[in-house]
Amino acid sequence: PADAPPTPPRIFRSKLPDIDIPNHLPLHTYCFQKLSSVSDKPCLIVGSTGKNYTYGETHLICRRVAAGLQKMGIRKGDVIMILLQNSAEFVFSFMGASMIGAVSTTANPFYTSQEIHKQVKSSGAKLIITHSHYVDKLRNLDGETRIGEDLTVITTEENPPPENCLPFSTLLLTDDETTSLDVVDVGGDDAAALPFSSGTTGLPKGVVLTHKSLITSVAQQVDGDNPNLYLKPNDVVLCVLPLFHIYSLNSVLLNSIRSGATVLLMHKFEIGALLDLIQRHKVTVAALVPPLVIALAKNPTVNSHDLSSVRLVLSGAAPLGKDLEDSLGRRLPQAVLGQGYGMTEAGPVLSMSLGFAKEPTPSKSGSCGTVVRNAELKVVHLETRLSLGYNQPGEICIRGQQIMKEYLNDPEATSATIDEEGWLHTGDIGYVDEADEIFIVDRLKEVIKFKGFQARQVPPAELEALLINHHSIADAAVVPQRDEVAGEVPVAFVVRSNGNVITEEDIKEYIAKQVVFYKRLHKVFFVPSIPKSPSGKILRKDLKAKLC
Ligand code: 4UW
Repeated sequence: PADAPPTPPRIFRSKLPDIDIPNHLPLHTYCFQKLSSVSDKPCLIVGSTGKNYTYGETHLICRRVAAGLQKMGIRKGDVIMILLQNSAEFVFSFMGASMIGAVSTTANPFYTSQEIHKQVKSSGAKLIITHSHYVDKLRNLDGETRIGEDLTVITTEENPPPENCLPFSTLLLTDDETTSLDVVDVGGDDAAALPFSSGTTGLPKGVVLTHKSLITSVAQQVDGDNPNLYLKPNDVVLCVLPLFHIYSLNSVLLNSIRSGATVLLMHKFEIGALLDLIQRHKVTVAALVPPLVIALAKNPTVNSHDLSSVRLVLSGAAPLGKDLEDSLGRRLPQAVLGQGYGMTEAGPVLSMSLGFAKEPTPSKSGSCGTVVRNAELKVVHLETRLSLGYNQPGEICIRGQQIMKEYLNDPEATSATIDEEGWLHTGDIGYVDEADEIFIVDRLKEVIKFKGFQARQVPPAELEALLINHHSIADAAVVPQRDEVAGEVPVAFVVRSNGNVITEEDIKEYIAKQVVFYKRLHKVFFVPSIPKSPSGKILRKDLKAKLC
């Protein structure tokens, strides 16, 4: 009836009580808050060399790097790019930047010159910390930028650096110089990290994560009397997922430092080395993505290694099927397996299995756990936008102090993602069951998740822009196609421009030259036109339907 009171929106919350979160602090202060009690404990172990750094050493080197960056003219609000595989220098650079209020934008070192250039330009990065292998990609990024003049490039290895680059040691000032580090007032609303994500639509955008958002997210996971993810100082946490992606940066590195645990850094994934390292360093916590879960569940070499130290296995970033979770469970009977659900823009963690808590509640296999504490989650009907109750699938939305502040310099995309009431719309379709567990069933958004390589994002709009740039192509659309091994791979529908005979191979090659390997097109279908809505949006559903 018209006079009935409106039904209040259904909002889901954690079963754990809210806690006080000291998110007024700067991120580095919060993460190293218990430094005095763990000072002599190992903080970082470099897997390939066995070199380790205690908490005391790590904190000191971060401070030196902070002073070094300051001496090079980096000021509060300036952006530096970290273009590195997992390494101790990654950690020193990220924390050092935080200490002077600088912002780290992280990028995949396998990116092509063109992809790196776009991120440098869009983020406004003034300085890049990388490995000398990748310096050639930085030369003539745009035909104008000169290394050593417009852009400072620092390389991490001990050999002499390539021409016009500076060695990492330039950043490591002496104790005296470090003591004179200018204290910078940072915290709260200031940006700390600037990862790039395409979100629900369009090109990759800078995601502004503040000190407040990152502290909130870390605290939601590892703080409180009964932390959702219980990490202890004697834990050894596997860091094989790349730190340039928010999952590893937040849920491995920042969580571990806050908890005083040891981070075991692996610069690349290789199953034999991974198993050796787990055995040698008695890894207790493994943060994985589904393709790595497959490797651990199926690879025969696993049987010849002792993995009995592993007590927690987290999976996230892409769906993990029940069967796979169960088969890993049979291999690691002593470990708790569960999922987290994250999204760069969400700060990143929305939900996590309570099986990882200090006082655990097991979660069902296939579920992404329950919403984190100090946050609200709702599921809205795709058309009416009304919030739904248990077991009804709709778009997942999240609200809390952990979510991003905004997309950098893009108010339009920001307001399309975070509504006026502060709800972040994820573009994921899922439901919450009667036990408050979250299940993701589909994706509303266009991004393709190539699982073969750590669930990396492939933004269709980026490939479409490249395709349309080609003089023989009149129009194009890119959609995911299901793939046994990679989960999803990008395929293109292409309209040739008048009279052109460009082939599938020509197009694949043209794209392959410009993008990192996991964004390469797997197939090209020639069509007379691309189906579009009256407002000009590509009707991706129609195209996907053609692939079935
Ligand atoms: N199941 C199904 C999942 C799941 C998923 C994510 O690249 P982004 O922006 O970000 C991430 C972050 C993942 C993450 C961070 C921290 C963490 O603790 C954790 O769990 C252990 C995971 O992937 O992609 C975001 C999109 O990836 C999909 C979903 O579509 C989401 O919007 N996704 N996790 N468990 N799908």
